[in-house]
Formats: sequence, C-alpha cells, structure tokens
Amino acid sequence: MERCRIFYKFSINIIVFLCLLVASDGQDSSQMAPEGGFLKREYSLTKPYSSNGMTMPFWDFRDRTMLTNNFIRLTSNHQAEVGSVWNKIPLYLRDWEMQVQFKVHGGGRTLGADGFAIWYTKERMTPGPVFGSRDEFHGLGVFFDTYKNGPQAVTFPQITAMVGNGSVKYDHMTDGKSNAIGSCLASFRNKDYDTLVSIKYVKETLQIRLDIDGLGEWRECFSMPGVKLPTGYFIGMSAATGDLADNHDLINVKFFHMDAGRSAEEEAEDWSTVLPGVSYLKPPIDNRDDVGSGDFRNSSVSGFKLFLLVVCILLGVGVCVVVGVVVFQKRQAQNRKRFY
Ligand code: MAN
Ligand code: CA
Repeated sequence: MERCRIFYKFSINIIVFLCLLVASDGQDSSQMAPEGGFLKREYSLTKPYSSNGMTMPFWDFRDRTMLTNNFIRLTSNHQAEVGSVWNKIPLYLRDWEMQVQFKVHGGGRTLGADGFAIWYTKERMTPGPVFGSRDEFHGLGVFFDTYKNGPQAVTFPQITAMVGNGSVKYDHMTDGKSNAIGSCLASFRNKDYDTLVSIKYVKETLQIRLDIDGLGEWRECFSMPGVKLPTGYFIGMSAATGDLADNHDLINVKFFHMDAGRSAEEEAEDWSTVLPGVSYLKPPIDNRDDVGSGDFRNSSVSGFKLFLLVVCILLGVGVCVVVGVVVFQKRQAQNRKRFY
C-alpha cells in the first residue's frame, strides 16, 4: 500500500512537471536574443525609429516609405507603390542573424499583393521590379511573396530566397521559381499577433525560420548549406504593390553578430571578394511544397513536445491502473471481511 502511495505521488508530480514543461516550452523564444549572438545597434531598427520623423541614424528610406511611431510602412494598401529602407553601413561580419518583425495587412481577406523583400546586397537604394528593388542584384534576396503570378500549383503566400551574382534575373511571372535556393508556404497576412522571421547566416549555411502562428517560437522554413555571400554588402527591406495591394509594415529589425567559433586564421581571411553563389543547388521549387512535404514538420521543438505528451499519457494510464488495482484490492478485502 505504502509503495503504491509513493508511486502515485511521484507520478502525479512528474505529470504536473511535464505538463508545465509542455505548456511553457519555447514560450516567446523567438523574441529572445539567439545563443552566441551579440546585438549590433547600427544594423538594427527599433522604436523610436526617428527623433524628428524625417531621418534615422543608420538607415535611409525612399519612395512611399512612411515613418510612424509604431511601424515603418514600406507601401500602403494602394495600387502600384514601392518603398524601401536601406542600412547605410557596409556589413563586414561573416556570421550573423537578423530577426525582423513585420506586419502585412490589407482589405483583401484572401488576396493581397505583391509582398516584400529582405536584402543583403551590394546595391542599395535602387528601386526596381523585384518587390520594389532592382533586378540583377549581387547577394541575397528573401522574398515574402503574397501573390501568385505564375501558373504553378503552389499555395501562397510563399517565402523564397535567391542568391544573385549580378546577371541572374528574378522571374516575376513564375514567382522566382527557377532561381530559388529554397522556399516554403507561409501564411503571414492579416494576423492579429506578432509575425517574425529569422534569417541566420552562419558558416555559409543560410537558415530561414518563422514565427507566424502566434506561438512565440521558431519553425524552420528551410536551411541551405554552401551559400557564399561576401562581406561588405548592405542590409535593406523593400516592398511593392501592383493591381492588388497591402500595407507592408516593418515593426523592428534586430541584428546579431553570431559567434561561429571560427579560428584566428579564418577570422583573418578576406571575404569581401568572394563571389555570391550557392555550391549546392536544390532542384527548383516543385509542387511537393504545396502539400507541406515537411518544411514545417522537422521542427525539433514539436518532436520534443510530442515525446513529452506520450510520456504524460503513459504516466496517466499508469496512475489510473495503479489506483484501479488499489481500489479493487480494497473492495475485495472489505468483501472478504463481510463474509467472515
Ligand atoms: C498586376 C501586375 C502584377 C502584379 C499584380 C498583383 O497584374 O502589376 O505585376 O503582381 O497586379 O498586384
Ligand atoms: Ca508573386
């Protein structure tokens, strides 16, 4: 009996602990600084963005971009607009992570356009046809594409990344499908909670993660090794509308220098002359993305949660069985007493 009671108490404690762990696991981890990351203020963009409403210390902006106290609006919900913000200081860090909180919203419940882009490019402040910025760029473009221009059978919005070497064109009519190095389906329009993206570039691996489901934790969009991006390029964001429109708002940008544990020799290497490119190219986007072929499923956080849930259920069943057996034995004993 005593052993049963101890087991019962122990199990209850474990269940409560695991349930608390499941409930609290990863809470708002997306809003915390990444491990090994050092915030760089000169590449970040946080409130108050401007002391005079006209200028920002480390950033330029142009076209329809509007500064307010609470957000930076790249385009408003009107047709044929472009806008952009560009950091002023060339970035000489090899390993970094950028976390951007954004809000894309508009009157169209299911349709808005065209999206926005986050850039790390040689060129800056040049408007053009790629989400409000110039084509044939050198460097990285990450596109938050809300409108399907192409005929492919994929669901939108899609997040797509492309590395340009100055001569590759972004193909608007196929939503950049042919030159994408990775993509995923991402429903981020008209959310009433915070929506964030993390772009992490450490040891030549580009990883894109999202927090767009109101869970406060990162989920991987895709990861691609062998991405070559030189130092000395600029960070920027741009957006565009067409016949359809959306408000494309930036809430903040937090930029971290990441400690990649590089050797002194590596640190001394000159990466400013490296040509932008990708050493291993996946086949272009195919329709498997549409049925969620695992872009979001290999999240280790959900795997861990599932494990905890199974442990909880097993322990719960165990406790029920033990309690059942004890009650049964007690009744048997009482019955026996009644007979004698
Ligand atoms: C028009 C064009 C396109 C744009 C759509 C949606 O068809 O401006 O380039 O993608 O509107 O805005
Ligand atoms: Ca598009």
